[in-house]
Amino acid sequence: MSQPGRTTVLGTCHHDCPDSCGWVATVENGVAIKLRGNPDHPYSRGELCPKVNRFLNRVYHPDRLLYPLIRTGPKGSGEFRRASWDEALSLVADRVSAVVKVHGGEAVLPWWDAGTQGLIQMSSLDRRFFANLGASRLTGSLCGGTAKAGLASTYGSGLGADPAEVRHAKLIILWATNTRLTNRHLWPFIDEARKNGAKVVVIDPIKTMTAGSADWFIQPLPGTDIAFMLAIMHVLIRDDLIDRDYVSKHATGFDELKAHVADLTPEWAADICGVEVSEIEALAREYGTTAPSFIRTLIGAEHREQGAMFFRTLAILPVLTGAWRHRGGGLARSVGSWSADQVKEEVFDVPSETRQVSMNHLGRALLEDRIHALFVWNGNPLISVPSADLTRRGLQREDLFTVVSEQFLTDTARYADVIFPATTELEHFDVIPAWGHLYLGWNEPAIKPLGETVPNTELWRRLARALGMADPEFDTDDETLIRSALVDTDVELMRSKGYVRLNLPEVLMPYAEGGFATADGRAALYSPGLEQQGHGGLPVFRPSREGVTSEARARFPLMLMTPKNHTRFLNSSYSHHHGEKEDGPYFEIDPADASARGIGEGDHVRVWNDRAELTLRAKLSARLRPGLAVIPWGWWMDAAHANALTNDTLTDWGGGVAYSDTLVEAARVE
Ligand SMILES: Nc1nc2c(c(=O)[nH]1)N[C@H]1C(S)=C(S)[C@@H](COP(=O)(O)OP(=O)(O)OC[C@H]3O[C@@H](n4cnc5c(=O)[nH]c(N)nc54)[C@H](O)[C@@H]3O)O[C@H]1N2
Ligand SMILES: Nc1nc2c(c(=O)[nH]1)N[C@H]1C(S)=C(S)[C@@H](COP(=O)(O)OP(=O)(O)OC[C@H]3O[C@@H](n4cnc5c(=O)[nH]c(N)nc54)[C@H](O)[C@@H]3O)O[C@H]1N2
Ligand code: SF4
Ligand SMILES: [Mo]
Repeated sequence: MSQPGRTTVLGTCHHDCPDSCGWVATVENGVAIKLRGNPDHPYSRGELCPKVNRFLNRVYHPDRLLYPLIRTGPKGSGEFRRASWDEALSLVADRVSAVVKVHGGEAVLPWWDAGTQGLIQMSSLDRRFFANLGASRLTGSLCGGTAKAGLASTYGSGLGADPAEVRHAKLIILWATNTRLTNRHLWPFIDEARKNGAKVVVIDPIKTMTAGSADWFIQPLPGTDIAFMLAIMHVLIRDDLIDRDYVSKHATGFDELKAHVADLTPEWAADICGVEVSEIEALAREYGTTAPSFIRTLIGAEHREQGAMFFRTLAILPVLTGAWRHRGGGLARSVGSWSADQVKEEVFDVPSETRQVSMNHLGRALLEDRIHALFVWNGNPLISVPSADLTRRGLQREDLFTVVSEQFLTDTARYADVIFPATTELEHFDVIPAWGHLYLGWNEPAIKPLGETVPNTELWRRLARALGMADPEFDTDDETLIRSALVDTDVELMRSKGYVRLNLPEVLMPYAEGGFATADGRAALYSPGLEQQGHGGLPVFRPSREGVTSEARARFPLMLMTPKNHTRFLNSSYSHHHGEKEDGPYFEIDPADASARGIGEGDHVRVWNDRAELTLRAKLSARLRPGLAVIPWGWWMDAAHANALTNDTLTDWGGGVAYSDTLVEAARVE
């Protein structure tokens, strides 16, 4: 029952998470007092998560940045003084104008990620702002770009199945994804399939919480899945478990693939993957004989040198078995490509031919000295980018002018010269195009911006004015920006319900009758394009180059993974609020590796490679296997920081980075 002075406001979670849950904020006298899942939302069904259930603590946290700040102490010290907007804007305008004058526009670099993945607050007016300056352009991706590029090499685009269709499957393979943690609202759909007799297989080097809930857990060595997949193809073809009709109508290169995998037997793969021959045979048989079969994957496997090849190879499996023909069959990763006809964020693009800088090599770019002004928003690169010491050294450059827009004083913000305070999702307009389901989410601001915080869009408007940019686009308000990018969308309906389904048929079976987005409409089992680019026209397994020499292997015998591990963190957000409850950071090691090093539970251990050295508490774990270690990711710098150790080699294609191809050694601290 509504009470006087109390209103409810519909919104959508902005976090970089596939679930994009709908929410309802209860506001009393201008203060948000309650945040709950929107019970009408067809996908998230009234539930948020342990992170966002506490979102109001974040919004009203005493550490929120509420005013512009100007640095007073050394970079990284966190010493700032409060400034007025006018003072902070003029300082930025003066310094940036000077940089452009002396070094040219390309000496300015924007760096942003998906801290909010909202349509306009992630990236919109910034594109115009930086194009006006002639700034360098950011390329690559920490998340998603490589997976999409890999799938596109086989299908012509990243388009895959609607994840919710998993509920119709009989065999579900969760391949390199930790659904119950990272995509928790999909789990009820998987449970529904299970009640109807589906079997759930998890393939992961770590026995995750999701693996613990599976019917069948397969634990290959990290980074070896491509060999596993090739051996599955070998069995499917050898035992004639393929859908020959589908393949002949809708794929090219089958004969080449058949010849290619003829020798890639389960025996060959078993050695590489560290799994039993019988397990590969069994999975191949199960996959080749069960319909509908549904593969769910997300991001975990793209963080490898062969990140794109993983997805390109995986995409071949449902083509061979014709799984795409069946409702509840196929493969799902991101549904981003499904919204492309309706969400035209390209309207914000402004043509620019300036030089490109990989977001994964921020530190390297800064250390090259060619960047003199850096803007960071929606991201915490000191924590999220690999080889963190390079980022730190880059940010420390005295002659670098750094501007950060943030809600909190993150490690990255500590290196800023000027910090602008940002609103949260409760305080600004946006629309959230989800990557895990087919609903667009509306986000109505529930409360007024706290202190002097502004939405990112407003920051670009103010900066543009301070720099004398006359472009009338900067006068466009947020609602108009949103509407300009949405085509054929019932905005009023979305606003009244909090969500609207994309204009798509109820049942999506994208490739039931072929129709791949390749030039000839067929899935590319053999890809001339990849052949030309030197990746091989057929999928190949290559061991990671990290530790390729036996000498390096001997020095660093442990493979280190740094996955998301926390129910209460979202990437590097919340770790400064909920860190203690998450029992870390720690170094998780297999008991056999621990005993070989004299390491006991709780001991302090040194973990190192040529990039860095950390001291952490040891946690002996049955989740791993010998040779594999884990440091959970997401903690800030004052705790031991996993990305100090990680590998910043770029992925084969797609512009991602190989965090997980990292080797280390560990020893007990005496
Ligand atoms: N070792 C290792 N490294 C990883 C990963 C891993 O698994 N292991 N995962 C990678 C992946 S997949 C990702 S997506 C990245 C994520 O990398 P992070 O940068 O950690 O991402 P988030 O924590 O989502 O958000 C970053 C910041 O955005 C800010 N923010 C949120 N909303 C707004 C807003 O409206 N305006 C402004 N100005 N700021 C806002 C938040 O306060 C937060 O500090 O990390 C990558 N790095
Ligand atoms: N609670 C929580 N939820 C989140 C996030 C969070 O930080 N916390 N982050 C969000 C973001 S930005 C993203 S991108 C998604 C990511 O969602 P996921 O992709 O599901 O998560 P990851 O932890 O990156 O990786 C999933 C699994 O891949 C496995 N993996 C890594 N390498 C390999 C390999 O070579 N082979 C196989 N078979 N498995 C491998 C890891 O062990 C891990 O268990 O999660 C989102 N959801
Ligand atoms: S972080 Fe993910 S699971 Fe949690 S409320 Fe946001 S969208 Fe939902
Ligand atoms: Mo991500």
